[in-house]
Amino acid sequence: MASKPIMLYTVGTPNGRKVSVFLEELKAAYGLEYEFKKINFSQNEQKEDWMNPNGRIPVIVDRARDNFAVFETGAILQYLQQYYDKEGRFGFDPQSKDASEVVQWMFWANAGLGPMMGQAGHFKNAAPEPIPYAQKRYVDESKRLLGVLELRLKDHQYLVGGKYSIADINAYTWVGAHKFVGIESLEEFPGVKAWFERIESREASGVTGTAERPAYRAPDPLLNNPQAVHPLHTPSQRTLYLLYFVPGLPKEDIPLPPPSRAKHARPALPRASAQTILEIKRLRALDPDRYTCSVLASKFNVTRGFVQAIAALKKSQRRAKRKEQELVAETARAKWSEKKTTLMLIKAKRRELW
Ligand SMILES: N[C@@H](CCC(=O)N[C@@H](CS)C(=O)NCC(=O)O)C(=O)O
Repeated sequence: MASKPIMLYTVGTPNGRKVSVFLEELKAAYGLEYEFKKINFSQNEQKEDWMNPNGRIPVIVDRARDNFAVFETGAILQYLQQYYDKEGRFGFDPQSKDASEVVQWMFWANAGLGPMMGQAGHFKNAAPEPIPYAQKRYVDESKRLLGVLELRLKDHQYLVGGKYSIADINAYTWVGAHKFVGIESLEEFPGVKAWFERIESREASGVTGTAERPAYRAPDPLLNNPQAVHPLHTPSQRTLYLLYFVPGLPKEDIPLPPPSRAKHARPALPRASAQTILEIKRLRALDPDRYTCSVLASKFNVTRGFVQAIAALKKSQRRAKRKEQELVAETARAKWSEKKTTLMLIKAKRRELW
């Protein structure tokens, strides 16, 4: 087939990312190819009638099956699992109880977790005026739902049947948005946290949904040795490491090799356009209290570390400038003291001669 079988219309939101993560898993497992188009929310492209009758992303079109279109994330994940997960790695025998449990957890997430966290995020970040009652209601409900997940995950590795399945993918991207809704950490939910980290460490989970994945890089020899400290591993070099992934930046300007990463660190780092970086910088400078690193990370669909790296870069530039000024002052002081010594020597010589 000339073109790639699956066409995905999406944005890198928690709902959009679910499908990208699963497509990446299918690509890794079976070589399934897909293409994506980022939908422009500001132009309301998601409302155009060829898209989704519900006017939302994501949508897939299966070119290999008569351009069949599927909307609703739960339905998309189930469709892809049914037709493209040939060995059933991410699902179960349709007659089994596990298969029903997958459906239960997916309905639960799509009727509860996603909508509640979505509303919590809206009232925290996008409402035209702050409405404390609404903010509290949706954050409380999101926490209650994370508590439901905790009950399941405190003694289960994955939601169903001890295996990573579409039920996990479906909930994972929303759990990943906890900071966006004002839930600062998952410490309160240790089972959820461990499950989240387990999924986060999978290669496919690094996909942002709307950026090409970085080209393959040979594995770092220090990767499997979490104790090893790379000799070049300093904070400023970590910043440089992130800059490797900024498209359009000439790599020869980034002189250092990438430092080692922790054992389960996400191999794929986000890519952002130069314009996004400028916008992040502008908003940070405008109102750092409102545009915290987490808010900006969700807004631009990059990791928090990436935003921090941009902020750190500014700091390191300031530090470099201060160092340069200190060096100039130091040189001037040295020159002056050299001159003073010479003058004193001349005076002493004159006294000697007279
Ligand atoms: N229940 C839908 C929700 C989809 C949804 O809400 N998508 C959001 C992005 S996360 C969207 O398209 N928002 C744009 C809009 O509301 O116009 C699903 O699971 O696919």
